Amino acid sequence: MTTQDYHLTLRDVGSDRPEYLETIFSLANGHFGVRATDPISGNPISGTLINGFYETAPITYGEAGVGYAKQHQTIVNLADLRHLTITTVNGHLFTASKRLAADLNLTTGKLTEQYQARSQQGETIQITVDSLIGQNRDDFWAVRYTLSADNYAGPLVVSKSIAVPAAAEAIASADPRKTRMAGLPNCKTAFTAPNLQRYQIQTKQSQLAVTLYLRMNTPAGTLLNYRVDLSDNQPHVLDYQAYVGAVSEFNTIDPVTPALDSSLEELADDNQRFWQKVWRHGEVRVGGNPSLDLAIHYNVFQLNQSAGRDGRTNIPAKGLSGSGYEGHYFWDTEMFMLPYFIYTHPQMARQLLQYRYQVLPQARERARQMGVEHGALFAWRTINGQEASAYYPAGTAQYHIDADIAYAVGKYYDVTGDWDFIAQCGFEMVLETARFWADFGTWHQVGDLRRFEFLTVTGPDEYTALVNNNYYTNRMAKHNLELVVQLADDLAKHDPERLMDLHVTPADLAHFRDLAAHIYLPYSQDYKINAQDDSFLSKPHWPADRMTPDNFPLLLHYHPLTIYRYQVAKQADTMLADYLFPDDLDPEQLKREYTYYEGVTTHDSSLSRSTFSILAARLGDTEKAYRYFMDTARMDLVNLQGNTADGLHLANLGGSWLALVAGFSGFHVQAGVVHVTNHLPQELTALSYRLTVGKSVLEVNLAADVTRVRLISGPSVHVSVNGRPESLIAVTKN
Ligand code: IFM
Repeated sequence: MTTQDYHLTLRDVGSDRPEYLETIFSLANGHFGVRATDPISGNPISGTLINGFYETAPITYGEAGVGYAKQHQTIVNLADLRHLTITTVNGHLFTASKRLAADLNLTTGKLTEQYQARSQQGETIQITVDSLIGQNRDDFWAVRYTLSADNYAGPLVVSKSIAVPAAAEAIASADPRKTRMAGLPNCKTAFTAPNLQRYQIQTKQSQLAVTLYLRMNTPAGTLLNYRVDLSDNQPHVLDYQAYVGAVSEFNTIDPVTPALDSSLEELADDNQRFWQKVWRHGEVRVGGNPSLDLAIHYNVFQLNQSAGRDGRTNIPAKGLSGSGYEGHYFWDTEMFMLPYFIYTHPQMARQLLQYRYQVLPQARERARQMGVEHGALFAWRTINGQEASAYYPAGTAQYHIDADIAYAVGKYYDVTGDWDFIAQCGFEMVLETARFWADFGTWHQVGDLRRFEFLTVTGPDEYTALVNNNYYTNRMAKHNLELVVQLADDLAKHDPERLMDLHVTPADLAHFRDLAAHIYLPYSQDYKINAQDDSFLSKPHWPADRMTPDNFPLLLHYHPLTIYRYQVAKQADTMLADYLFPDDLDPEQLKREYTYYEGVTTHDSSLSRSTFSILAARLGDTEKAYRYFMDTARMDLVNLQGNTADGLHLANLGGSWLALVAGFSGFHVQAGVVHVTNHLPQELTALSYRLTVGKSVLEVNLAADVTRVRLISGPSVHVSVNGRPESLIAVTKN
């Protein structure tokens, strides 16, 4: 594999709407994100988003109930760092601008844009904006504006300050995917030197604080009223750097002014080192379709930009590219994005799981609020660990998040062998979630059978709510209960005291084992498929006359109760369980299930298509797998869901990596053996990628008649290629 430059430009994207482009060209580093807002006209409602910096407000219910989530948590839209105020010496203000070009270099993380700015009097100038967000130094952002004459070639006055967000009107929308408007924070600004501005922000309710600095780095430059003369017809360069401090408790102010004197070039070099490492560990290439190859690079790039890296933050559903879903973290991380990090950046995966460990106390408290005496229930959507879903049927009732987190812990351990994490944090999370299931479930005697069941739950499919025995939930809970027993066995050997500290007895483990063995998994004898839940298959199908495109997504056109009456799924549900547990069913049953559930799934959720792509590949229908994959890989770049302006669909970005790796190459690790199966669709001439299993770096190469796994570094690994037992060999370096 050779390193190659990947660039995303305006030609590669599906819309020229400014808010859409702001999302697509957003820069982030896990700590904060800067949307690519127009530097002249700006955008009053979005600029800078800091991961985990949120405001709270009471949730107002017409009819509240016990245990309902109490507080909204909304990521705060902060000062726009990109804004520049330019006037002619006669006081003519440049108020509008047009984006003529944009180029995002995925190998360096540098964004270069070209604008033509216009004053109200019709004078125009050209502005090139180069910007970078620090990756190794995650508190830095740097920008260079290069001003050139256009129809105006005279003196200009330029001012730049971290602008206090305008009191934008509340976002009143019937679209539940959009953000709410958080209350405006208290802001204090001071110019501590002519080229340095300090900006302190404190939220009023959540009591969080953050300090920003802006510095002009152009020699002898001043932030306010800096004179530039374009009459020499030469380009004029203005350099600035911003510092975005860590989120802290109220009233803590960063005591020292940060050094903000790196040049844009120094930051670019530093960033290049970061991105080289990302690509070295996780390069993925597809042959035969350059725009698809670019799309997958873009997706991986944005995944890396969005993930919190400090163990205190996670990945918002929209990353840091937009404030949709209020900056909340969902199961999206564990089930769709974490696999990429586990296999390519295990340290980052650990930090993401660490975040969940950090909010375990809130999860314990939530279980009690939900009337469950033991264990922990993680919030369906949250920033601070408390439940923030105001609509419990599609929120808190998605209890499966507990088993999703446990599954992710198990996967992380399987792939990395990081025992230290399991002993310190991972086991406790799996234990507390298992304890939750044990208390939450109900025994049901049916003839001679004793079934352990989970009632009144919502599975991944949000168009079907509050049902009994959702197959996915039950299957995942079973895994959770089996996993705790397996990990406890390991802990008993390595660290028995930890088991005692956590009050785990042999009787508890026997109980978990018994429950797991008796969990009921609904199956339809009529259709010979796993049933999504006890009632799904007996409901009427969604009416044919409501199938026209203007009825979708259903959630924007129908009351939830209307949708719940029908057999219609928003996203992969039972299918997701089938993907995760391939040994549960034979190919014939999988085929029947696929055909059935595909027929009732709208894919109104962006989390759906990647699973259908993976399973189509497993079934050998590579043409269908490719079609689903195309929608997945290019979802935001073609604005498929129509709402990329609110932010990227991060789970889908992770899903596109999964569709390539787990789908087209059937990659999975089972009992220490790496399995690869070639399901490459004929539209692609090649697929290659790198990932790490344990301490071994592997490279997988596929073409129509090639399936090869190479060991790049680290100890030997057992592999199975295309299911041939003879290929179960130790791979050696070549
Ligand atoms: O977590 C998802 C859910 O599965 C579907 N609705 C959107 C959420 C956030 O992406």
